[in-house]
Amino acid sequence: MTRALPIDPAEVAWHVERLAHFGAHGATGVWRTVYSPEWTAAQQQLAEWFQAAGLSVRQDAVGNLWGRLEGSAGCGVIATGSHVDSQRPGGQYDGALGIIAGLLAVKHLRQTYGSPRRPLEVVSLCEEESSRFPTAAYWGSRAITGQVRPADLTEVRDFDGVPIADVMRGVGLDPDRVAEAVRHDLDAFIELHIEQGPFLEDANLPVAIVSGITGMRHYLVTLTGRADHAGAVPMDRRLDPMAGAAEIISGVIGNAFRLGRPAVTTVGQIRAEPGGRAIVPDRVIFTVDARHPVPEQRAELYRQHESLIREVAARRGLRLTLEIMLDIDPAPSDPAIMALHEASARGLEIPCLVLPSGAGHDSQRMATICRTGMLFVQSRDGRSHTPDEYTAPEHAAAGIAVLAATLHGLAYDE
Ligand code: HGY
Ligand code: MN
Ligand code: MN
Repeated sequence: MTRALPIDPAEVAWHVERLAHFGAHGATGVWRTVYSPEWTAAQQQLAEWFQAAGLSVRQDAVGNLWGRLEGSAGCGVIATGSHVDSQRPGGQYDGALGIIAGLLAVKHLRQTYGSPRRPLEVVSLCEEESSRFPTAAYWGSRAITGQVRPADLTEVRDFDGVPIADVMRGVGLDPDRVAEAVRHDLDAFIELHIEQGPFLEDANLPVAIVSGITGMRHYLVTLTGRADHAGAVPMDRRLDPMAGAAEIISGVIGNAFRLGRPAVTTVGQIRAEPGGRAIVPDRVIFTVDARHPVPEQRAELYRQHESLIREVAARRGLRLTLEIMLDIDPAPSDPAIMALHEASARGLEIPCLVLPSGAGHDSQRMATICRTGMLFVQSRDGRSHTPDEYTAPEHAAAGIAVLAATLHGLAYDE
């Protein structure tokens, strides 16, 4: 990069470091689940920053925070932002950097060009990770796009079984008003996000233009056998759900390997009940996260997983429940927005890759109601969903400069 950037890396780093205080976990981690006290404090801090940047601020019915810069023409809103919640624990950049990027980009545009033709809005989306409510499934953008059913308010429950409606009331939100969060006036949503993988670092580049976001499915598998003594019962007399889980877990991961990149499958959570060292478990519960961006291949991956799970349970005489907790379609980026990203990067002399996203994002929900496009910035060691997550301030600033140029093209140009 040769040209001076319009975004100051030190200002980016300051905002990241400050926001990470809310839910700080160890030296560099963040533990900030939706509607927690640290979530509320982080949204309050962002509201102050939005206000200081000259934006009018409001919180919607599910707790998304919006900062708005009025436009002279008043038509189709150009929005940018990302999610404020984190994994348990997560890092300082996943989601947070996208909100800070939107704030600094819009602040720069307002200071440099004044009011836009189309309204510009920065949004801090309330929940993306499902890290408190396993079936929340991008609760903030789900509400904005009208994908929250009234039944969800009691069916979506946290890991202790508490309905999301009760938790929302606890932070002063009225779950009966969720429908008011729906937006019909958005023309485009642009999300800057950390790459969370290794390809930008492999290419030694700061920024990528995202071609599309993968489709994914989260399964919850429950295998029930029979609790027995770990020593007195011979192996051939057991109904051991852990043996079934071991065969299934190895099998589904093998399915993804055999299908080849970009198919992925992850077992991130597993629990044995009652969980005694000397007890053959009665039940084993585990999750399967399966993803692929291409519809036919994705269907094939899901088919292979589901037939394997059923075959192993039946053969081992184990009772099976197989629930789908999250099922989200892929979202190709809008070609015109991708072209605008490319022109913006070229104008700033910032070399870019074009990459698909293996991670899920709010943008794939927003794509159901407006044009969307994403930008990635480099993740050190390709790491994310860990306190070790890190993005160099100059890489972040380069991405935000491209974001600002794209937002300028969308909101200021004729
Ligand atoms: O799992 C995902 O891809 C997202 O980070 N929640
Ligand atoms: Mn994440
Ligand atoms: Mn994220």
